[in-house]
Amino acid sequence: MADQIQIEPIPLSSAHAGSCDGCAVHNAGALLKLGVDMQNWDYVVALAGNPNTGKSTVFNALTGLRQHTGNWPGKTVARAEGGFLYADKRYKLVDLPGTYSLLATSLDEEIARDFILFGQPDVTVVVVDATRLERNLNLVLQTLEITERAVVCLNLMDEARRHKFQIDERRLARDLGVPVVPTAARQGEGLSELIQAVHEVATGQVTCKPYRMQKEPKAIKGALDRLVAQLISAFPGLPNARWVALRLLDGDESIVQAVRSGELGQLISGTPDVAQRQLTHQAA
Ligand SMILES: Nc1nc2c(ncn2[C@@H]2O[C@H](COP(=O)(O)OP(=O)(O)OP(=O)(O)O)[C@@H](O)[C@H]2O)c(=O)[nH]1
Ligand SMILES: [Mg+2]
Repeated sequence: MADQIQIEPIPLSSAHAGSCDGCAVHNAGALLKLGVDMQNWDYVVALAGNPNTGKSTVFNALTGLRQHTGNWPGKTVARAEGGFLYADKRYKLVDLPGTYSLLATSLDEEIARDFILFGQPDVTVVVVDATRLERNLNLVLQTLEITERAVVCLNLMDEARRHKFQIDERRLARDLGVPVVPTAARQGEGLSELIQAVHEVATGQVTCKPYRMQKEPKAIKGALDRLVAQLISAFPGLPNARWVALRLLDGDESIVQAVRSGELGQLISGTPDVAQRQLTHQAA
């Protein structure tokens, strides 16, 4: 694939290689299809966020010169990929396109959403603008509907301080159910805490309990409940059945396609069963 990106894996200095094989959750096969080769890497971390929140600044600070840019396979959308070593673990970092949502209504949103959904990164860092928290939390909540492994990077804290905003990041972390790390990436502030939080989630030292919406409009409740029940019986263990059901009800083509092709089944360990084929048949 011409637009696939390659970066030199980071050599490990000690004999720790492979000691945490069971901890990584990423889907190496799906990642390869998305152009990310995980051979010789321990974890993959996705960087998501609204446009202009400092994703690339965080990316550059964490990866330094160890990075490459190219395109997403088959797309003209630019991607940066880099790596860093922390606590003897090799982390691959992928800078996703800046988006306001993950509803896949644009190519950028589709790329970001598919990476998180199918690639199942070990950690997704959502970089948010601390001076525009309300608007930025939309993407955080959508991300938490798809993945359980996230860290919120509360960036531009210098700007927030300048505007005299007071943000209770502990309360935010408690309410969201994921670590929240205040940073001022341009000044390098908070980045070691960010790496530490990423490491704790990647290695399972910290378990996230992401906030998920509980209520839905009455009009769709019946349909949603039925669809969720069907999805769970077709894909036992599907980590985000409610979100998938909502996307199906919304007519999201790539999710409909993922059900039809059985790709959705690959999100769960184990082989898809007969029920999945039934659902696939119904969806068709
Ligand atoms: N004051 C301040 N500026 C920052 C901080 N982090 C990034 N910036 C600046 O914000 C601007 C946008 O940063 P980028 O890293 O390009 O943001 P991005 O999210 O990658 O932007 P897109 O890729 O266009 O979506 C740049 O001018 C950065 O120097 C920060 O913590 N504080
Ligand atoms: Mg950028």
